[in-house]
Amino acid sequence: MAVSTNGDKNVNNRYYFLVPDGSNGIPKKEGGYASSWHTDNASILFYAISNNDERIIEAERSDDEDVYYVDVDVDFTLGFWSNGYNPTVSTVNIQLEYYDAGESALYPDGLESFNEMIYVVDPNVLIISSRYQLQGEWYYYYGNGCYGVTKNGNVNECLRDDHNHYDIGDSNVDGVVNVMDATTIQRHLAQLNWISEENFYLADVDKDSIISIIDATIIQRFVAGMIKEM
Ligand SMILES: [Ca+2]
Ligand SMILES: [Ca+2]
Repeated sequence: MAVSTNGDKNVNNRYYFLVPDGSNGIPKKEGGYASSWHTDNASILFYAISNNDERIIEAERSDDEDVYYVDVDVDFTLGFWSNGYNPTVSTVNIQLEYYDAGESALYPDGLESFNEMIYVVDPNVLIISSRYQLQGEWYYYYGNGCYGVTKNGNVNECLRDDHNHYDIGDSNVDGVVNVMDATTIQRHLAQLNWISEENFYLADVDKDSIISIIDATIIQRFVAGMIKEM
């Protein structure tokens, strides 16, 4: 158990959290990922648990719009993040004290504390029980949405884009939405190429669960400036 050095009983650790968005929300049946696990009218909550106490803490937005944080009393040994919304999406229970050696593949020597670290959800792991539960891993947080596995790392070690963020409409997955994306859909429909299941959600612009010529037309209209958003 961590011991306060200044006699103050309430010593907090700060835990950061990366909210999945873009292509790293809940995996969808038809492939790809939902846009996000939380909505604008929901809070990001942290449930802190100790042997004799439980507390719900509303997270603050950090220096990056996708990154939230909470300050949690070091006595709390377990916690999980939740969207505070129905349907409830949360992380699995997260160990808050330390990693023993060998407990995490990323930190074979273990970690003494997760203070100032960030918990990042892995969108590829989903456990469905009474709630949607997402698993993640702790990383060192460098600020501005950047994180990595090197202590005192910097922007060069930034894993911010580890979970790819592609805009809806970027059906050829090259990082820009332009007329080539409409062409990619047309070629898909003509069976000249194939948009993978994984990237289906990028091409299904109107979200009717099929890739059709309407999706290509919407992209063309967007690229031509006839519509402001897709
Ligand atoms: Ca593109
Ligand atoms: Ca569609």
